[in-house]
Amino acid sequence: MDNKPEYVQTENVVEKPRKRGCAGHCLKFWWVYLIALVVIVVIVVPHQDDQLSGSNFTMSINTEVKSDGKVKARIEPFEGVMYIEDLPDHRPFAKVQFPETTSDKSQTVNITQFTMIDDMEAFTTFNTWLLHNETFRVTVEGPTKVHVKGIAKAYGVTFKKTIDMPGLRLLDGTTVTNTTVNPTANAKNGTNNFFGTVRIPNYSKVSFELGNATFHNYLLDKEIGTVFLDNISLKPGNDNVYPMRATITDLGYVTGLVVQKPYCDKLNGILPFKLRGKSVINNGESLSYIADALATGNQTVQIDIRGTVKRSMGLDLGCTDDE
Ligand SMILES: *[C@@H]1O[C@H](CO)[C@@H](O)[C@H](O)[C@H]1NC(C)=O
Ligand SMILES: *[C@@H]1O[C@H](CO)[C@@H](O)[C@H](O)[C@H]1NC(C)=O
Ligand SMILES: *[C@@H]1O[C@H](CO)[C@@H](O)[C@H](O)[C@H]1NC(C)=O
Ligand SMILES: *[C@@H]1O[C@H](CO)[C@@H](O)[C@H](O)[C@H]1NC(C)=O
Ligand SMILES: *[C@@H]1O[C@H](CO)[C@@H](O)[C@H](O)[C@H]1NC(C)=O
Ligand SMILES: *[C@@H]1O[C@H](CO)[C@@H](O)[C@H](O)[C@H]1NC(C)=O
Ligand SMILES: *[C@@H]1O[C@H](CO)[C@@H](O)[C@H](O)[C@H]1NC(C)=O
Ligand SMILES: *[C@@H]1O[C@H](CO)[C@@H](O)[C@H](O)[C@H]1NC(C)=O
Ligand SMILES: CC(=O)N[C@H]1CO[C@H](CO)[C@@H](O)[C@@H]1O
Repeated sequence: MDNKPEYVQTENVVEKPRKRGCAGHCLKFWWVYLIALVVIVVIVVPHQDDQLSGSNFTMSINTEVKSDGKVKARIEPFEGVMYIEDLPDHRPFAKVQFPETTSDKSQTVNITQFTMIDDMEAFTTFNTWLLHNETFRVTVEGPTKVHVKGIAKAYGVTFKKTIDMPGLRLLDGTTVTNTTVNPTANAKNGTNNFFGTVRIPNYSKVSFELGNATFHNYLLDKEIGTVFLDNISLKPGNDNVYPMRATITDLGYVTGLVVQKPYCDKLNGILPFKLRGKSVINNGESLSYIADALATGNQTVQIDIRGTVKRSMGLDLGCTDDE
């Protein structure tokens, strides 16, 4: 819950600017102009919390509502939808219940709510964008009413704000170090034979409690096994470091490649592995919307195989003599 990042945006609820010298027109509609002074600042932090599960999740949004404080007004509670701004259909992926707010100069409204996933396809798309992009735009929009003190009539307004949301860039920059191999373990029947330490960068402002994730593991274009990361939970502002275990069913291909050029000479025994999401299981529930998003792209990680073999077996691998 700590280290929650914040977005600060300023917006007029009603986009009519205050005008000077409005004469008779103002007398009749003076309250409209007063409301136009209300300014709202919103800080939106979607926070997919501990309860992340198949069909619902807990979301926290930190909102700061600001105005110039000159007009006493009350803004009715309302339901806002969230959608990706740059997709033309503006299909909502989540609904947020905003509580009542007032036009006090500044007030913090922290919302933590249970959220049903009404549209799994839209939610998967949101997660895909969140996982893929460096940054993308999300809009929060909903109709509400403003009550100005001393006026019986409520004034209908649409609250709408677009924010820039940083994404996870497909976990670009993930590193795997401290690797060891156990060549005698039988990976084909599910015994782990490869271990290491994974460090995932913390680009996003969204926290994910994922659970147990598995990844397809490729070396060049060949699938060679499965990588397991247990109990993962990505948090902004934290170093996301996890133990990694893997069943590399084609260890022979790995050790065969590392003694060939350019890997054995120019690349110092370091091989380019690729990871692509396979499954994400949280307390027995399959999180398809995360797994599907993680499956849409490969992340390349460089692993020091010569060092791994040296550490684990004491063998020095060089280049094969032939060619
Ligand atoms: C929330 O999701 C979990 C896991 O899918 C499910 O067991 C639970 O019934 C859901 N809650 C509601 C209120 O739908
Ligand atoms: C809202 O959340 C922020 C960030 O977690 C925290 O600093 C602040 O004290 C909270 N405010 C209220 C009124 O709960
Ligand atoms: C290296 O990996 C071993 C297990 O293979 C683990 O016990 C150890 O904590 C790791 N060291 C670091 C610095 O991550
Ligand atoms: C894997 O296979 C080996 C023999 O090939 C056997 O001894 C071992 O019990 C098996 N492990 C599992 C988890 O099935
Ligand atoms: C990931 O890499 C593998 C191996 O090169 C390739 O077969 C697969 O098409 C790639 N997948 C994506 C989504 O890029
Ligand atoms: C994952 O979390 C569960 C429950 O909190 C715990 O029993 C298990 O040991 C953890 N596994 C790892 C690899 O941290
Ligand atoms: C990620 O976490 C590290 C260490 O806690 C911190 O120094 C860095 O600023 C964070 N990066 C981002 C983008 O939050
Ligand atoms: C991950 O798997 C382990 C072992 O099967 C289990 O104990 C743990 O509860 C799982 N973690 C989650 C978050 O589901
Ligand atoms: C703004 C932006 O970068 N959008 C991209 C986010 O990721 C999706 C899925 O890969 C792309 O389709 C968008 O163009």
